[in-house]
Amino acid sequence: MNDLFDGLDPPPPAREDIAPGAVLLRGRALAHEAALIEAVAAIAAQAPFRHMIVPAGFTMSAAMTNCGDAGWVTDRGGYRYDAIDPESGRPWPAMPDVFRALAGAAAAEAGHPGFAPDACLVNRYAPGARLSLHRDTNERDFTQPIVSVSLGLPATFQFGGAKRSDPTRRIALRHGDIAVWGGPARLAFHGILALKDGEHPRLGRMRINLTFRKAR
Ligand code: MD6
Ligand code: FE
Repeated sequence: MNDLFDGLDPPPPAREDIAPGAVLLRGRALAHEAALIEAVAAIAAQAPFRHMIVPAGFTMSAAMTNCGDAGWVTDRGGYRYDAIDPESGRPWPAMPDVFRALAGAAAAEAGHPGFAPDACLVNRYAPGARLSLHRDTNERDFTQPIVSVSLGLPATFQFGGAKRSDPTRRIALRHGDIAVWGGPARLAFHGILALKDGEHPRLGRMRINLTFRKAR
């Protein structure tokens, strides 16, 4: 027991390894929270959050929108990236500079210099919303990592292996955390457990996740 923290919670480490190739930068986005939240509101004003439909016909419980040159979409026809928002027929909002800069810096800190995302999927979770176990496979170049920024209510991230049936571990993703996901972790199965109810001082009863990808 460390005397300095006797009776107190020790500060969480700034950097945690989730698995080979997957790094968690705790609190890395906190210095930018106001700019990030403002930018999400501006994106949603142009391209509102919507509940997309997966090819099997189910409606996703997390609401989604995008910014950048490519947006991730799903409908009865499948999963893909599209430069056009199907709801508006217009291009997705441009990726804000604060997004691109933060994602690039976080990737470099995690060992992936030169990350230049062209797509940012914005997920919004209300209490009860979840994302079932999946892999991110719609991108062209799996040598490029994914950078994931968590804001608002905490969530439990499930992280597995290359096979859906591999055992999973659970990691808490909190407001301001950034996960960087590449190399041997790039095609691992992962998901988000049903969001627990709560009230976040900045975002209320909500979790926002930004996932940055090099889609094309
Ligand atoms: C989320 N994230 O955190 C969903 N995918 O709301 C993801 O599906 C994800 O966080 C690939 C890499 C990191 C992620
Ligand atoms: Fe994912």
